[in-house]
Amino acid sequence: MRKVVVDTDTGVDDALALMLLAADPEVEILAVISVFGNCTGERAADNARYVLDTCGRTDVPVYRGSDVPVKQELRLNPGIHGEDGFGNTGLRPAVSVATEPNGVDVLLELVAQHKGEIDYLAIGPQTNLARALEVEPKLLEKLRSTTIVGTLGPALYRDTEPWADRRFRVSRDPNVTFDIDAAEAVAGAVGDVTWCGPYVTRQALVPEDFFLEIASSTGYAPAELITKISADYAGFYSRSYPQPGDERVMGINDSMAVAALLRPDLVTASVMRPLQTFADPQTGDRYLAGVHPARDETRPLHRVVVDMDFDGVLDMIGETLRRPLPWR
Ligand SMILES: [Ca+2]
Repeated sequence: MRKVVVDTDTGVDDALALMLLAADPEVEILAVISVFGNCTGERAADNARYVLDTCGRTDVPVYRGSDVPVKQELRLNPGIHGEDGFGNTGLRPAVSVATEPNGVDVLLELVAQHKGEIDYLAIGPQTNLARALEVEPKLLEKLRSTTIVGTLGPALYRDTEPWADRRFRVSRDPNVTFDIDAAEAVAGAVGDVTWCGPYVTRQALVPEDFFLEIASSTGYAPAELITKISADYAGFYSRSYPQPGDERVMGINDSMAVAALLRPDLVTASVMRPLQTFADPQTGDRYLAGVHPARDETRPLHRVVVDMDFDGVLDMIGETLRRPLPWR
């Protein structure tokens, strides 16, 4: 059994990512920890609870993590995932997630208990990891692996304006820009770290019909939940990334990171890079990109995913949502 801790700002794509983990018989989800981002930290925790309950996984504990960034002002993403992170559906779990114990404390305890055994999946801003690193600077070395949705990706050699590259510009990187101090702290830490940024994950725009078909043909609750919460979200993606024939599509960013963790064979290309901060002078936003190592590089090298087998990930999602409950 693989031990996984999930750190999520539970919006629509996070919900799907949680389902992939909840359905996998070889995954033991030790904890789900919330973070602000797509919505408030409070809603993120409740949304994660709702997803797990819908999947019949009431056994998986959810904890409240960071509600605000380390230093910068709080920013959220209501235009994409709705005010509630669930496309303004207003869905709430029967019982809200308690404010205590705090998710960061839970993480530190779990790492002490299962040293070298935990795969950490951060699919929101990296604030909880940064908070835990303040207490335990060797945190990432004590995790088995850390997989993060973030970074602009691998910058070109000596590129000083990676955000100006169209591949990056179309996607931006809210998980990093919403808490750049946290992202920098994680980027500076030694460990087995994989960054899978929006420049890769947003290439996988999935037709809304893919999910609608599974929901209507099976009637299974997890697939139905995805179609319910993604109506507005698919609208956003369809306006932002117009498709031939006006086909409605949606992003599945966080599922790409789950696939990178559970199915490394689906990562078709990656490079080892130190990560560096860049500021966009137009917006003032700060980003992380993987840069070419210097000749006498001393910064830690992390894995930066460059390409994935998108069909393979989609197969994985389809197989999961077509699997009847109970998943455990
Ligand atoms: Ca997310």
